[in-house]
Amino acid sequence: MKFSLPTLLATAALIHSSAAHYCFNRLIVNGNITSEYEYVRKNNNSNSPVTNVNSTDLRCNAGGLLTGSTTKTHSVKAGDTVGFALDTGIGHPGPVQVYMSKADSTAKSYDGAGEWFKIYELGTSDITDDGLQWATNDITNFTFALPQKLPKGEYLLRVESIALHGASTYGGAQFYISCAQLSVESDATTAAPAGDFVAKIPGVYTGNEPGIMLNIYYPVPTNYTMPGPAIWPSGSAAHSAVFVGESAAASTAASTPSSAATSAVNVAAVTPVNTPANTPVFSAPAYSAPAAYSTPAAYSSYYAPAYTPGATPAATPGASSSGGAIGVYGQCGGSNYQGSTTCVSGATCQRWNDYYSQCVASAAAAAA
Ligand SMILES: *[C@@H]1O[C@H](CO)[C@@H](O)[C@H](O)[C@H]1NC(C)=O
Ligand SMILES: *[C@@H]1O[C@H](CO)[C@@H](O)[C@H](O)[C@H]1NC(C)=O
Ligand SMILES: *[C@@H]1O[C@H](CO)[C@@H](O)[C@H](O)[C@H]1NC(C)=O
Ligand SMILES: *[C@@H]1O[C@H](CO)[C@@H](O)[C@H](O)[C@H]1NC(C)=O
Ligand SMILES: *[C@@H]1O[C@H](CO)[C@@H](O)[C@H](O)[C@H]1NC(C)=O
Ligand SMILES: [Cu+2]
Repeated sequence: MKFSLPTLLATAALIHSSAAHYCFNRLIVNGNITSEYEYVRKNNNSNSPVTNVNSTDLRCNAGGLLTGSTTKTHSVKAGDTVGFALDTGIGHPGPVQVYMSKADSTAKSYDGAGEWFKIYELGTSDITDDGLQWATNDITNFTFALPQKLPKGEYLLRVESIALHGASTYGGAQFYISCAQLSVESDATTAAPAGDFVAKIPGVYTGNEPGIMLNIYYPVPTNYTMPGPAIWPSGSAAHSAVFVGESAAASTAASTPSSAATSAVNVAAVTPVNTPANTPVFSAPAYSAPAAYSTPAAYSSYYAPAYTPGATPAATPGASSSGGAIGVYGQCGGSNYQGSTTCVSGATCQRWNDYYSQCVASAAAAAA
């Protein structure tokens, strides 16, 4: 399939006008959405994404290790339905995953230095000729069941959205993270997760994983591998999202890992769980890659570095051009930012907050 550059620009504009930076700011317990930052630790970076996989900020976002004592801990039972609500829809393409880590004493005082295990993932809903279609697209909430086998204790419940729009270069993936505090009642006598199911954070990712460093635009991907350990406990069914305020049947926008327990590779051949009788509540827009750049001018206004006649398109939004101008999606400002503040032609440096400004297509900046 061929897509024109204007289509791609329009898609990018849509993404960025519909949502700036989103934050998982509320915990959901058995359908009840709690207050903002009541059970979710506050960050101190105005929701700017974490990009360094080796930083302790990857645990609970910047500042998230400083706000445990002022955050409440919610009592739940193993098997309860929990989740997160966002301030705005998830505006970037990529998966959502949820990890847990047991506190040595209380969730309030826990710094997340122990072992983490993954209990939930929401990835692609489909893979088409247009590429990866995300079940996470524009959702404002999602819920899932805590494992029945969860041992009793206090935990951090960590959600991450991995935004992949600039992930074709190392460090380009953006992690939007929040941690909630839970006290879990449980009769489970199961052994705690161990071995390949657990990892430290940082440490869980190197940043080179096929699900973290990839070009989602071109060549058009045919599969997606969820990064991180397999979901605990093994044998967990493929995951789908259930949305607050929707019936479960109506909102089964499924993620379709071929088998969550053994492999998290989503292949195009997997039949999506959505059927006509089970209509998805949202449709993912296509993230399309141009087969070829229509004109040199169009190329250079969107991608950097400069256009080379006959070159294979290597869509790298956010890459810096040789002239020092920043490509679409690249950072162009914010405290501690040292780089160029000039965007490529056709893009505008959009200030999201004190910490983060980003080059976006000018139409999107006007709409933001
Ligand atoms: C729902 O959450 C709100 C905010 O945390 C709380 O005030 C309320 O009591 C909860 N309702 C139920 C039924 O748990
Ligand atoms: C924000 O949190 C980080 C740790 O994640 C800390 O180094 C920094 O000093 C904090 N900044 C402010 C303004 O509190
Ligand atoms: C993070 O650590 C990994 C593993 O040691 C290393 O390969 C990678 O280059 C590091 N990345 C950064 C941004 O420091
Ligand atoms: C998955 O995608 C990679 C990268 O595009 C490709 O090399 C590989 O052949 C694909 N695997 C399958 C099973 O389609
Ligand atoms: C939760 O998400 C569903 C599906 O997107 C949406 O219809 C519903 O309004 C959302 N509810 C809240 C409270 O955010
Ligand atoms: Cu963004």
